[in-house]
Amino acid sequence: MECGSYQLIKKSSECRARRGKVYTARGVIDTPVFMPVGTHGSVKGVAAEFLKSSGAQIILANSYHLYLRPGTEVIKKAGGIQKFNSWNSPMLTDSGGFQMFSLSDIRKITKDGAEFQSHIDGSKHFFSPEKSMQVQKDIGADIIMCFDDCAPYCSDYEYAKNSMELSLKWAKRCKEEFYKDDSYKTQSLFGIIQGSVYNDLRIRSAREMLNVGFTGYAIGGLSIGEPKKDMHSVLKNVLPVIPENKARYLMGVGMPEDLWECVERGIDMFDCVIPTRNGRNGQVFTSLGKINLRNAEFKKDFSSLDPNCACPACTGYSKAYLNHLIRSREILYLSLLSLHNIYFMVDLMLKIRKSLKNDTFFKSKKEFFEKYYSRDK
Ligand code: PRF
Ligand code: ZN
Repeated sequence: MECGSYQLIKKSSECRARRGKVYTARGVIDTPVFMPVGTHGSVKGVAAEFLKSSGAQIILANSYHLYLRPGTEVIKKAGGIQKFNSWNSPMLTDSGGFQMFSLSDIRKITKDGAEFQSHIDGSKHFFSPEKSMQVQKDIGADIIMCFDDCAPYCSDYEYAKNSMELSLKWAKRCKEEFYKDDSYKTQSLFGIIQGSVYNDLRIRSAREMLNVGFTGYAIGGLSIGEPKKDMHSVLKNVLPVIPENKARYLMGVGMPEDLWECVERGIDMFDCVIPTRNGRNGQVFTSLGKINLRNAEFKKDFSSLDPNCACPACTGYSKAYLNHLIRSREILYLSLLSLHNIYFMVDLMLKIRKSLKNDTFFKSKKEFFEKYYSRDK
């Protein structure tokens, strides 16, 4: 199997959801899949062995961060990111563009690339499509992403059109650069569809990206503040354009409810910082809904976080103890709650895949939400 290729296993008879497999040099991924985010190569607060025990199949890292620190020389010398961080399983790197635009101070975008100042020490750097490919080859993740330009939400049509066209030109250069050596034997390159909330731009972007030809396709530029109905409308229009035998990855999404909604519309891969970021704020996902464990109501609640969860936080400790750790700023809670939230997301995707196996997607979705929103009633 070509690295990054998608094998369709079963389509839902009820909606566009599908079950499949993505093949990589370091293992096969069952989809739909959720990828925990390890910006610096490390999923915040979670050691690789715990991450493994959660059932996570693939994690994401950012080239922008790794390029700035520790630098690609170090990672190359370590034998690639998966050796460096001891994860040894499939990984994906984002191309740098999106993070650069949201994190670095000064930036100048030209048709050649983007100039930026490090958010760490203010040093000046330049990322081009070629540079991003070189960096991502050096990092060595299984799946790497095209260097793209993500138009901010509320961009007008002209801005979104120029940004989409720039992303398309950059994607062609990425492909050219990527296939210059043997990297394609162990890595695969995904294209990124842009076009903001404008469906005609989205469809053009998808068609032209397909013409260039990539192993898989991501939908970028969503979940950046637009109403949910706009995101759903883009997915409804764009996903049918992508051939069935290609993986579709929705970047930076999302919340548990988004995972159901977007799988229903045909998405196979997700990534999001939510489980770890929320965990660090005491926000926890449970089968009975979202709770903030810092709240006083949990001070004397000696039940476990989620009786259905097999994670170390749920099997080892009570809500009262975790509440105490948060209030005492004992750093153990950072790790336990992040890990729990990752277990929750991984488990949710397992539920979704099972529902597809049994062709009971809508029944399972309804059951999930009845419980998940039961607290709010
Ligand atoms: N492009 C890239 N990475 C991303 C995005 C994008 O548009 C998003 C938007 N949700 C998250 N991460 N390269
Ligand atoms: Zn748990």
